[in-house]
Amino acid sequence: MTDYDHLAARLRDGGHDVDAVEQALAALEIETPSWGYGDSGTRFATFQQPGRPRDVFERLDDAAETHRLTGTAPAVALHFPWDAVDDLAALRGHASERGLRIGAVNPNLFQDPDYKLGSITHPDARVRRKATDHLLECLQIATELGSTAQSLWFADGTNYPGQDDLVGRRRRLLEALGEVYAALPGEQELLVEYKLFEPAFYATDLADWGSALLVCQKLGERARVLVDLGHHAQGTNVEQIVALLGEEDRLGGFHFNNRKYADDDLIVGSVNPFELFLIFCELAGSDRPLPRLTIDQAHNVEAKVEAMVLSVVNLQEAYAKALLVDREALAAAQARGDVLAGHGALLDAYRTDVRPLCAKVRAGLRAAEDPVAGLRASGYAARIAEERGATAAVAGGWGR
Ligand code: LRH
Ligand code: MN
Repeated sequence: MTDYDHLAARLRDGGHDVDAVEQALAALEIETPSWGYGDSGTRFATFQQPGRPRDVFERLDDAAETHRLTGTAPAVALHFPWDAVDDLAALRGHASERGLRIGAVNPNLFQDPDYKLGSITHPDARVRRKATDHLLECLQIATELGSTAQSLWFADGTNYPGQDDLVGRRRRLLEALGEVYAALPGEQELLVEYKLFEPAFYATDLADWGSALLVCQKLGERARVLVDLGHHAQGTNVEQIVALLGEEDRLGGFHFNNRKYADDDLIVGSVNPFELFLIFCELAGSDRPLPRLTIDQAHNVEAKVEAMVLSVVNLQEAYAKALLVDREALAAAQARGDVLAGHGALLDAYRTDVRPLCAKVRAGLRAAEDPVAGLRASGYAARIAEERGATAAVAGGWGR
């Protein structure tokens, strides 16, 4: 009897519909970020890695390798202008030839010098016009790439009290997003990402879930909130925010990563796997379809493709464990106020070694039973290092 046979037998004895769990796992779709394969660093340094992708086409090649090995990473989120090309049809073709589709489009309004004091919230109407025009351009880019989502994050904020009028900035933000929402093509949705701080260190214009939710409710039904796991104050109960936004039907998606201190953008599940499990418990316990599941990470010292592969595996395992929660036992314990029986129902699922189940599902998808081992055995890293040539240590900054 294989590890899988033992596990499946035990789960069936426990009343679990193993086939349903495997079907749900096989249907999981993760979006990996093009920028997660490229150079990234901190303000101190960016260490280029051998085999670094030199353009968006090679970033897609690395994403295809992640999907080949994991079976559940068929989409790639893009960032503009980091991923800008003259021929969008060629880019779309390059992706589909590799079994990929283009995921969310992320407009970049945080690097252009004109946006020092803000983009759509900037005091100067000309700067706001420029920023809004970039957002409108990204609607068109998404249409040409077959993308169905605009994923909006604004670095907009202030560093000192008195630097700008907080209410004035709010009105400017709503005015610009109102124009964008009015132009939103029917097949696209708007994802609004919030972040507590950085690069702004006094007031961020979209600082928390409530601020983002209010904006979405003002815009319309196709505007939902995006939860980046690294964008909260220490101690924030993220799974509770997920539950609340889901209940309001305003949970549009995630940027999965992990943090110990601030927006560390580490591998999802590498610091707090229990939190990730609890987030998936809220998703698996909801009767709504899964929202967009995107990874948003910066692999500053670790091998980038392997980091992405491990991230997808961690997400598969967190979802598998959440699908194994005995919902009847949990509800019964909660109804009778049996605190630790309720907690125990979650611990039972969390403590289940789901690796044999995930391996079997991946094999069924003609992916690797052990993707990380598969990547190392494939020689992919050495091959791209050979093909893509030399690297260098460059000053701070990232994304390309
Ligand atoms: C901001 C953020 C945002 C992206 C960027 C790469 O911290 O999470 O989602 O645009 O990282
Ligand atoms: Mn993010």
